[in-house]
Amino acid sequence: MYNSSSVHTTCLSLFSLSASLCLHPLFKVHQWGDKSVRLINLCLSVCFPFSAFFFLFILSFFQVDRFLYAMRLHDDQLKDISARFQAEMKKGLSAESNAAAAVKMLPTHVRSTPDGTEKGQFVALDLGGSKFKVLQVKVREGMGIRRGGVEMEEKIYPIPKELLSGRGTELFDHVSESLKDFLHEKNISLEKKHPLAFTFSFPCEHSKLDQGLLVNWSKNYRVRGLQGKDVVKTLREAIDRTGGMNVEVLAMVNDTVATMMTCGFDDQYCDVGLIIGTGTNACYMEGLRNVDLVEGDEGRMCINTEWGGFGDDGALNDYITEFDREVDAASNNPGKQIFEKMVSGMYLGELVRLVVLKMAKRGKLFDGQVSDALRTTGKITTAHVAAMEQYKTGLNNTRDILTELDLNPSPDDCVAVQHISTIVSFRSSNLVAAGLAAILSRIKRNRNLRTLRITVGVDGTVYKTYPKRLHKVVRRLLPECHVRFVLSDSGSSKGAALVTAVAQRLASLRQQVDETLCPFKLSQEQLQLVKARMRAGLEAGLKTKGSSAIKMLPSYVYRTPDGTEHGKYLALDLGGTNFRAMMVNFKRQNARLYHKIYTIPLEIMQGTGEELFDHIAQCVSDFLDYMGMKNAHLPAGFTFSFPCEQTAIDTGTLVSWTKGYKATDCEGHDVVSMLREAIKRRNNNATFDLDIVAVVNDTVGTMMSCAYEDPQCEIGLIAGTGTNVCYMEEKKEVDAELSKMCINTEWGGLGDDGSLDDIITPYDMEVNQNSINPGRQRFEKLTSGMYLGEIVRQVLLDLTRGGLLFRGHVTETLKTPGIFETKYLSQIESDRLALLQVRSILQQLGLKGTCDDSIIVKEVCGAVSRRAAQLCGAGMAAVVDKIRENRGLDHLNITVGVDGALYKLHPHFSRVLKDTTEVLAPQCNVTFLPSEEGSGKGAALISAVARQMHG
Ligand code: 0WK
Ligand code: 0WK
Ligand code: BGC
Ligand code: BGC
Repeated sequence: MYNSSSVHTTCLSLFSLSASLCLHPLFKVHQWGDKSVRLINLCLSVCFPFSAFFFLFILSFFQVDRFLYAMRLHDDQLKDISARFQAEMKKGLSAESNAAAAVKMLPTHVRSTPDGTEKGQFVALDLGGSKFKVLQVKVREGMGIRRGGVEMEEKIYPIPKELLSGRGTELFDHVSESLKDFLHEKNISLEKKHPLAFTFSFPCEHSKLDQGLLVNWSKNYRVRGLQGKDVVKTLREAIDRTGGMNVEVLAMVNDTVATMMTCGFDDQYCDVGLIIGTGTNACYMEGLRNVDLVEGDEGRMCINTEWGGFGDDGALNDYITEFDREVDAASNNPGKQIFEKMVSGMYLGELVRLVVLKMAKRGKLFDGQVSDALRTTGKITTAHVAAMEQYKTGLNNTRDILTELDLNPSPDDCVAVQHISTIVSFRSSNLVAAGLAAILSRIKRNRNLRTLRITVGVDGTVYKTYPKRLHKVVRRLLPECHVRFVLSDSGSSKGAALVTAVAQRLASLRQQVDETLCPFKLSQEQLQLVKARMRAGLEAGLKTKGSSAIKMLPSYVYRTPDGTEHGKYLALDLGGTNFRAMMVNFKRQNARLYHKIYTIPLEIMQGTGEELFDHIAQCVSDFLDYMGMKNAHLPAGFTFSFPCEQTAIDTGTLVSWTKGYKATDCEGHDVVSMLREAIKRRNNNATFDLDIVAVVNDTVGTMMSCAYEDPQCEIGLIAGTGTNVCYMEEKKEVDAELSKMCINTEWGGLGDDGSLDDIITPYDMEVNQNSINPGRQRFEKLTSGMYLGEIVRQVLLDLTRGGLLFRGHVTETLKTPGIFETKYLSQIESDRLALLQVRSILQQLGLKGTCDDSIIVKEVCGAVSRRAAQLCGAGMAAVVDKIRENRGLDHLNITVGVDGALYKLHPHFSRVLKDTTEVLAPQCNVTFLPSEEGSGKGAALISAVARQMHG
């Protein structure tokens, strides 16, 4: 049974035995006792023969190692390969270089991993691995902490060899007939509609889940007439041809994706899918902003890397051995899938055969004997390789396999061939580890993490043979990562069904969210209507003194500044987010300002009028101290951002509080007197005195402040806590004496007469109901910072109650009024913010959600803020068109001075406002000029003008 090399073995063992006998006297040292000498002799005589065998063993190892030196990759090389693969991934993801990229990085349109709410009954097809399977998959939804469950029934259908190189239609007819047979056999109704999930393990370019163009075949498939065609369409047509089934193909996924989803059902950290089977491939969840080929920056998408093609562009040439080149040349897709041919089950056996063949031809094995079987492609399979490496039985298996190849292997031939198998399969694991390390490093970098905890879902016959090797090498290459490997226990169809269930869930979620947000999406017609209603409201307000929804309050400001203003003025600014005291010094058309900001506590806003104005007087006193002007006697302008009826520039009767204010005993009172009284009340220790020469609305102050820079500025807009606009109205409208006067429109009141009821949503009604001034300021409650966050919260509450968000958990936080401040809208909607950051904002708010939740929250914020900006744009179009018509102009150039946190800080508000104004008032060229120093300077300017006018 032994061949010439066995002769070798015998001679050598005889040699060693005689050597041990000869050397024995050498060890007869006199000073040792007999007993110890006897022991040494015994050992020598026993060991020698074994060490001889051992020596032979080492020898054949050594021979193989030298022969396959290029296949033994050490960590530096693996890190180098990993770095190369990362570069390939980048190439594949970028729109510029994707077309030429060897690693295709195909978007799969799978945007999320399972979250346990998936449910349904599906039929599934699993084509492309070593077995074609038809399955029925029942997914039970998880309840609370109890995770859902999946029941599956499957049947394997052989694929006749000729179909692997036949026409596409023939192959898919076989697939759909197998499906029908399965439905029949399992008594699954042929009438009832069955959603079908299709695992298709070849590279496809998807534009959506149920459409995928075949890029190329791989492994042992060489079917004709399908490359570049839509595989889902081909399957649907085959099912129609077979007939008698009511099946709807809802999703097609790659086996890596389905494997990731299968493992993701039980492990939320599973964001990578890996197949090491007949073929090899990996997929992972990538940030959508890095996927150039798919629109959108929000969320994630699973990318099917198709890493089998790594090296097709020569990137691995210095690692490819002659044996790899031979395997490639003999394959049915030469030059393609280079990495796959070094790694996957389709090729490992062949690699081993070619190495054994070459060593035999060189007389290093089987005494140079070469059998026809050994020369035959495919005679050594990957299953053989695995058998040869088996622990304990490996050598026997090797002998049996080589014998079957009509060879007469000696023991050391067997050792050598077993070692060849080990080197080839080890290289496979090492290369996969290098590829995986590249993907995991990229995910870690994407998430800005120092360490990464992640799970890899795996399947495939090769992996099942050598799982641990891969784990060890990956952990050695990425010591800082905590990588868990989960073998997909039931193949990929569970995952494919979950993708379909997720697709169904996302589709219905999408639809329900669209339905919920639809009322916020205002059409051009609706915006035109709002413009017309705003215009009608402006006109009505001018006609009817104070009874109309839009008050149109005269400001007694007759002109914008002309640069002649001079002197030092104090400006007080109440009504926005804070109270601001400011010192303005006008000199030679220049203004020097000093200011200090004070908060107004809620209890003061909603306390007594006296407390409020005492607080203001206290702040003024503090400011003058801070300015070192203890005993100042200054003219002052008072910006009071609430509707006031004025009869002169220095008096203003508060019509009604708005925003968060409701201090008592103020409405119907002159705010200038109330301030003067407060200062007087401080008489015992008030060292300063103010000559309040003007009280202005913040819109008027803002207009004046900007007009100081741009004389064309004749409109003031506030888009902040509240919203409002003022503009220079023509004389005939206000008072025959004067040419123009600035009108404080108080447009926040539009709709108080029901004129906006057709666009007000139930969420707006809720916000209005919960506000401190229900029924009033309806337009403001749709557009300003005080309310947008609350509208968003109401929508999120409704979506959560509907189970569409936060897994239906309505937390106390979500029920808390005012918790969702408008500043969060600005943060969440900023383009720079990745979804993860949105998630962290929500987490800070105690709203634990998924990536999908973050996408929806961002969408709700966007819908609410966009509507607000559009409504303000419609209002502004009404104002500028009125001014244009007032002046009988075909075209108007005008500037709007703007202030307010919403306008200044929200990432999109200002642009949407401008665009909407342009569209709705095409005959006006409107420039929006953000006010630098707030309305205080404007108030000081008005004080200066008032002083000039009244000397
Ligand atoms: C089992 C999966 C199938 C995948 C196969 C890969 O259900 O989708 O294609 O693993 O392993 P292979 O059968 O090629 O060894
Ligand atoms: C800054 C102005 C002030 C105005 C405020 C509005 O100086 O008069 O009330 O802008 O913006 P908000 O602070 O409400 O965002
Ligand atoms: C295919 C991949 C597939 C892999 C594992 C490769 O040949 O190109 O799409 O995922 O085999 O089955
Ligand atoms: C007030 C206006 C003010 C606007 C912006 C509204 O609530 O009624 O007077 O201009 O807020 O601050």
